[in-house]
Amino acid sequence: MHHARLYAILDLGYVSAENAAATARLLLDGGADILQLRAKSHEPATIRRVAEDLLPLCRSAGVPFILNDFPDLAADLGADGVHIGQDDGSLAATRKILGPGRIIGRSTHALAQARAALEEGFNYIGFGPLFPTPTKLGRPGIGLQDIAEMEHEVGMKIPAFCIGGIKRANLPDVISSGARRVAIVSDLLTAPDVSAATREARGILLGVAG
Ligand code: TZP
Ligand code: MG
Repeated sequence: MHHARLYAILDLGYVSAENAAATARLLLDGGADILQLRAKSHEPATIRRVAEDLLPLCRSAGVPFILNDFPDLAADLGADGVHIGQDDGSLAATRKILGPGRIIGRSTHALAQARAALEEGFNYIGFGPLFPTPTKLGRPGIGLQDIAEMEHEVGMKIPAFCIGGIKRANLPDVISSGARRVAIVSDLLTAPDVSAATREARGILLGVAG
């Protein structure tokens, strides 16, 4: 977790439940350092079934498996952690459900929220959306101008993943703005070769050729 650079999010808006495990294999094979299952409009039973498929794949790869929302399900499954939004309650309430030793991350959309999440004790943050993105409709892009300050104040203490509209094509700009870690959804999931796209993104982050 502490050395993670590329956080891959498997969003069931882009990949069917049936293809989730095969896609997760490709993301892991490409070098994703963390994997999250994000399912915003699926039945709890489906989310559970997919999560049960992904967890052992992540375990074999030595990659933390994080569930977006649903702390009760995350605890029940033995997921490595859960990711919650600004409106999903306090760290303390989620920690009570998950227990100690699990990873709890928070979405943040501004520098002040990033500082607050660090202060509250979250294990990591997401910071964005940097750019408007169809994956999270209705949120303006916050731009690149606060990344360096956020990294300096927050990212030096807990992992901070920039997110939102990040693609291999704009990743160099995001990195030049100060980002060290990113979370990517659609650019990986819609790539013709998911594994190669993941490897390429990781290569750009690490400053090595694909
Ligand atoms: N939180 C902020 S932006 C976002 C989330 C979950 C979606 C990012 O998706 P993409 O496809 O990488 O822009
Ligand atoms: Mg949420």
